[in-house]
Amino acid sequence: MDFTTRFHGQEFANPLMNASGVWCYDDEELDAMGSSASGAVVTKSATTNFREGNPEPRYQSLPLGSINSMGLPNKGLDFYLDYVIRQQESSATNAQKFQFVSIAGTSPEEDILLLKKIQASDYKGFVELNLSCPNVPGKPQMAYDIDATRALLEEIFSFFDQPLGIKLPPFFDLVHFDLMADVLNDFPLAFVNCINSVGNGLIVDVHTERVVIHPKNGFGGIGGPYVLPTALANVRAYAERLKPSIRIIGTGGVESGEEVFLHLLCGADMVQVGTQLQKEGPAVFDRLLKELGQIMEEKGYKSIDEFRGKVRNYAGESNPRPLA
Ligand code: RRO
Repeated sequence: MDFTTRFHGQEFANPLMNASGVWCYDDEELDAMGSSASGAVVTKSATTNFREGNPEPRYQSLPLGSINSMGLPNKGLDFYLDYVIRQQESSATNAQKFQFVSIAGTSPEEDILLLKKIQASDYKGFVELNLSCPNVPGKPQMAYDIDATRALLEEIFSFFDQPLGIKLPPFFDLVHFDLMADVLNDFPLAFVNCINSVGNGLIVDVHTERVVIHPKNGFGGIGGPYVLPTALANVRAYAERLKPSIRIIGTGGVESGEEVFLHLLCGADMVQVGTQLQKEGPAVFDRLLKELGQIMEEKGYKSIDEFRGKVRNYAGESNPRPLA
């Protein structure tokens, strides 16, 4: 089965990646992702300096997904740049996988400083700018402010010339998709990644009558099967609205090969896995590829490009985007 995925001139063995935040915090986790069957790897969203993150417990696995309020724990941008540059310069067969560095300043000013640091470094690859972390107390999810997002992108593209994508929070109103796509289409963005966790959900244990995580009185980002319809809607909404040069990474609700297939069918170029990777570890990618291959075989597809973006409306018509 041919899972080969082209993404802005880069070729990956398959479209699967970790979602930033899961299995990408330190050397050990990143090495494990490097050895996994994933097509690519993204690093934990980085700030300028090391951050401890929020108090524990800050992650809870749930029957239908997960809730987290990690609070951006990370080892600082230098650590992740050094790691990825080392991998890219190595002769390892998996060197090609390390093409995505995620950053998440806690202010627009910090985002700019982080991007200036990347620009001045030897890193060559994609940058995923996280504008949607829901868990830093007192800090809003930047991308919900559409005017502020435009202003930030204007400043970024006045100096930054490496391939940049942004990680978006979920939107729920078609007018919001229109407004955000109008902003995004005005910039030479390489990709959008949708969605981040559904921010500020609340899980309460009926027996103890307590919330299940400590930070923010229990409010946290929801991931996993709970969010699949929202994730697919966001992927599809941007596939219908973005210019073809802005590619799409689909994230949210992948448990099996079926959800990978659905993300691709709705228009995702690559597909990230968060909650299920946390549950199962990096071996999840072998299973997902096997299951995706089985679905493709049953349907008679030999490559992903044969069905990518071709979801049908109720009348049976499809409106795919041009391929990468
Ligand atoms: O670290 C986190 O709490 C976190 C981040 Br930065 C994010 O973007 N999404 C999320 O669910 N958790």
